Amino acid sequence: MTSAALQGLIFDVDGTLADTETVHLAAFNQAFADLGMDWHWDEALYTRLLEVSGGKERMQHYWQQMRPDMRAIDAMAVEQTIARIHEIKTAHYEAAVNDGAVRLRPGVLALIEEAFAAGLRLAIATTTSPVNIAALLRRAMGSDWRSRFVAVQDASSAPLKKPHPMVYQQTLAQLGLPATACLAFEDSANGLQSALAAGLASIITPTHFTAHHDFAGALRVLPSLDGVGVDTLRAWRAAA
Ligand code: XBP
Ligand code: MG
Repeated sequence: MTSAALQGLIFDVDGTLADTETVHLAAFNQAFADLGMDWHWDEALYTRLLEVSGGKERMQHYWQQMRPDMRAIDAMAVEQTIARIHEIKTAHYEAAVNDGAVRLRPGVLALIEEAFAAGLRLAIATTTSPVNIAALLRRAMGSDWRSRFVAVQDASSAPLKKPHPMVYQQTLAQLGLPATACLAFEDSANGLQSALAAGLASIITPTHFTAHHDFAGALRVLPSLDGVGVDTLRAWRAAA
């Protein structure tokens, strides 16, 4: 891989910008309870279910794989029920984030601000829903958060979820940069595989939900982005 000068940084959201999955899990369980469903995901089960990217896809997987008693219902009814649960779940998640339930991980905001000031093009590539990105970054960066990012690709714009490379391929196109001039930041195996498939060298900062994942192929695996600056990233990109 030829190493071009570093021009772009592409950030995953959940687990990377912020350790959000505990709040997502609570929102899923609140939605199940609101609808009187006998579903309840504990942290051990959710850690396994996180191997499926996308909240709707995760519920579909759970329903089909782990609740065969409910398999008899026709596909359209399943899809409509999942969409309804996901709407309620997203409302609970957004409310929790607006109440301050989630903070950016160490070093994230400092890196974004330094990279923006240095003229690097910043982007977001996530499988979460657009409202979740806005709630998190509006609270963490202010109402003009979107001005920091040249490109944002999410569940609404990239329907094929990670590990499919679609979200990263669309982000690179929107950035107008080759993969060799960028770095991706991820927390999970699905995210790493998606970024690698798009040709992106990747920096991994696992959370307790993903620490056991296989990160073979990552450029670096770090406890966090704390203390990671643009000069360090330029050196890592050049050496990749
Ligand atoms: C992580 C995901 C998302 C979240 C839940 O996204 O896979 O599905 O777990 O959010 P990322 P939704 O790519 O940012 O790590 O319910 O909106 O999908
Ligand atoms: Mg993630």
